[in-house]
Amino acid sequence: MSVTDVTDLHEEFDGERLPPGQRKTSKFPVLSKGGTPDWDPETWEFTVTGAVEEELSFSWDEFCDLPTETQSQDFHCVTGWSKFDCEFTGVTFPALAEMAGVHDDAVHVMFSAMDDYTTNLPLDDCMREEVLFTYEFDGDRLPREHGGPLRVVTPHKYAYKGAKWVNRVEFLTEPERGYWEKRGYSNSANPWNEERYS
Ligand SMILES: Nc1nc2c(c(=O)[nH]1)N[C@H]1C(S)=C(S)[C@@H](COP(=O)(O)O)O[C@H]1N2
Ligand SMILES: [Mo]
Repeated sequence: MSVTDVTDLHEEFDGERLPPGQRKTSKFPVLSKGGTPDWDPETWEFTVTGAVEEELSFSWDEFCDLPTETQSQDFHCVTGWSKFDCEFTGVTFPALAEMAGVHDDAVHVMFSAMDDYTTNLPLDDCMREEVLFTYEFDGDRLPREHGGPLRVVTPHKYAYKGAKWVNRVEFLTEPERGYWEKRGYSNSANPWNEERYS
């Protein structure tokens, strides 16, 4: 299996691998606004909606049939810890966007999750190979407390931009704010500029 190493993406942001104010940990702490939601592989559904040519809907088996890639990524939490070399396998955001056919007037994206969490990003920040819908971590099923069955990872942003338990992606023609973005966390969340709060 080939692993694409994207742990050098800090160079694009003119920063060190460890962003300012972060400390490296080998643990993988869990941060959730509430409990871990239950899910049933028989009824689980993932949808792509909004400003697209064709709205998409996937069952768990259908999603697992999509082509995947495996990447080595760093993970930066806004509360101050970073975990290096996380191996995530999943479907890239651009691949999914290509399947749906994004309208020209789409500028923004809202991710929604099974625990009613939401988070938003400009479309440009999503159309990157390292934005993955991932269901495997370090060669195993993604642990449920870390977002299994399916979560988003955003190694170019603080990790609250990556929705755990993601079940919907909506393409928007105007920006909107998600759960933490409405509650004082930075809308832009660039770790190398320490964009933690708004
Ligand atoms: N659905 C959902 N996604 C979420 C959250 C959440 O509460 N619900 N918390 C976010 C925050 S604040 C962080 S730091 C990361 C933590 O991911 P981890 O628990 O795998 O470390 O998930 C993000 N995604
Ligand atoms: Mo967080």
